[in-house]
Amino acid sequence: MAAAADSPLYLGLDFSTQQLKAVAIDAGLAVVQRNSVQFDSELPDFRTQGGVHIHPDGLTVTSPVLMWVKALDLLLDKLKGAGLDFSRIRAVSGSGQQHGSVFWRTGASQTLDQLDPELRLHQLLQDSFSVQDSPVWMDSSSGRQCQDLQAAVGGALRLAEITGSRAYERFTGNQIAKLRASRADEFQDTERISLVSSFAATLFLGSYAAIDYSDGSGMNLLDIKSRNWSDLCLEATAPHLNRLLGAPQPSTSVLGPVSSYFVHRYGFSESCMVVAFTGDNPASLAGMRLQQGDVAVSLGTSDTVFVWIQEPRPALEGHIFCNPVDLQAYMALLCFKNGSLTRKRIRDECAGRSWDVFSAALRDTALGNGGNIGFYFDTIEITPPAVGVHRFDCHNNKVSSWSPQVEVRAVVEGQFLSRRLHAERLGYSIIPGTRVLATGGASSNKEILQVLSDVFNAPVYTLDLADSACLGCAYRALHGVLAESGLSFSDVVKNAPEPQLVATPHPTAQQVYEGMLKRFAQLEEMVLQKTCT
Ligand code: 5FX
Repeated sequence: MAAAADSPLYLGLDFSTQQLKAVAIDAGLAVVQRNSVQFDSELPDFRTQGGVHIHPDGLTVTSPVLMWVKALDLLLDKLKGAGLDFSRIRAVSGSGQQHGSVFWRTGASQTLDQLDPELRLHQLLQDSFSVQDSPVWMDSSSGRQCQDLQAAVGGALRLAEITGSRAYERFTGNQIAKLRASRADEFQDTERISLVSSFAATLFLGSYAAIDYSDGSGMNLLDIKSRNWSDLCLEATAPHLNRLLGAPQPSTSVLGPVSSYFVHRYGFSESCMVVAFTGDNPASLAGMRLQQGDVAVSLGTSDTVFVWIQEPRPALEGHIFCNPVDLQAYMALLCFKNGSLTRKRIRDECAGRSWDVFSAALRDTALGNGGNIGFYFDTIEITPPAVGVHRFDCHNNKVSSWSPQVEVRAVVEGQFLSRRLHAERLGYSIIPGTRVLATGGASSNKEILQVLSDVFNAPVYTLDLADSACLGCAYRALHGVLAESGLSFSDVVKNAPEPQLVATPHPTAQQVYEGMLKRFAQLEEMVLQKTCT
C-alpha cells in the first residue's frame, strides 16, 4: 500500500570516495527517492579523479573538503527539484568513507552557528577549514607515524588489542600525527577534528557532531572495549587531542535537531532529528541487516568480508569495529586484494574465457578437490601478506600444475577457505542459523556461490543492494527516532525486503571442509614463511 503523501520520511546519505548519494525511505521502508552527485563530472572545478587527488609522492591521497560541502548543496537542490518534500523528513543520518579527516579552523563553530539561509554552504564555509585537502582512506603516507604509535603503546598486537587494529597508514590517528609534524601552522589553527562522517553530521547539526563509536574504531585511537579514547594512543599522537576530537558517542545517538539553516533554506521541519553518522562499512552492515552469526561476503575487484562478532579477538590482520546497531556487539572487516581479477585470470587460462565453462568445472569436480589446495596471490595480498601462486596435493607436497578443472575449483575453494579462516581468527564462529550474504559482481554466479555455501557450511543469500551504506543510514535514521521506545534495530527493519536464498550446503560439506580448513591454515603458514616480504 502506498504511504500517504504527508507521511514521515527518513533520509540516508553516503559521502563515499567518488560520489555523494541519498536515499529517502518511508516508515514502511519503501524507497521513495534516490539521487547522487558524482564528484569528478559534476564538480569538475575541483579536478579530482575518482574523487581524490593523488600527490606526486604517490603515497599522499586527499580530497578537497569544500568539494564535499558543495556536493551537499547540489544534492539538496537535486532532491528538491525531484520533488522531495523536506518537511516530511523526521530524521536524517549518513555515512562517510572511513578514516578520512576534516580539520576545522579556529572560529568555525561560530560560523556554523549563524549560517545565512540565503547563501550556499560552500560559500558560507569556505574559510572554515584549516586544511583544505583532507587525507582520505587511500592515503598511505604515514608509515613513520604507524611505527611510532606501535612503539609507544608496546607493539602492534597491543595496539590491536586496544583499538581493534594494528597501526594502518590510512587510520586517522596516524594521519593526524603526520599532519601535526608536517603542517604545524595549520594544525595549530585547528579547533576541531572530524571524521568524514561526523563532518557531514556537523553540517546538518550546525554545531560539532560527535564521532560515533563505530567509525571512531577506524582511527587507532579508540579503546574498543571501554568505548572511550585511549589516553595512551591520544598522548602518542598529538597534544590536547581529547579536546580536538570531542567525546565519542554511540552510533545510534540522536544528536539533536537540524540547524535552522536547513529549516529556512530547504523547508526541513524544526523537529527533524540528526542521528549520528558513521563509516561506510558499518553503514553497509546496517543496510544488509546483518545479524549475529551472519557473514557478508562482497565479491568484487577485491573481496571484503564483514562479520557480526560478539567476542572479538583483535589480531594483526583485519579490523574490529564497535557494532553500529548493537552497543554490546562488534563487527570485523577483512579485505582481500585478490578477488575477481584472480578468478577471471584462471577463467581465461583454464576455462577458455567463459564463465559457463568455469561454472561447469565447479559442477564437475568433487567437494574438497581430491585434497588439492591452492593459494592464488597474483598481487601482494593484504590478508595474509603473501604473494605468488602455491599449489599443494593431498599429501601437502608442492606441485606445479593441475588439470584446468582442478585449477578452477582450487582458486574458488582456496579463496573461500581463506575468507572463513581469517574471519574465525577474529572471533567469528558459524552458529545454527548462520547466513552468508553475498554481494558484488560474482554473486550472480550460482556455482561460485555453491562453493561458498559448502565451505561455510551455511546457506547463501544474495542481496541486490547497490547502495547498502546509504540505505543502511536511512534505516538508522528511522531506528534513531524509534530507539527511545525500546525498539532494536532488527525490530525496526524486520519488514525490509528479504535476501534471496541461492545455495544450501551439500550434506557432506562439513565433513570435507572442517579437515581441509585445518590443513589450509598449516599450508598458509608455510606459504607465508616462504614468501614473507
Ligand atoms: C575500510 O577500512 C576502508 O578503508 C574502505 O573500505 C573505506 O571505508 C572506503 F570508503
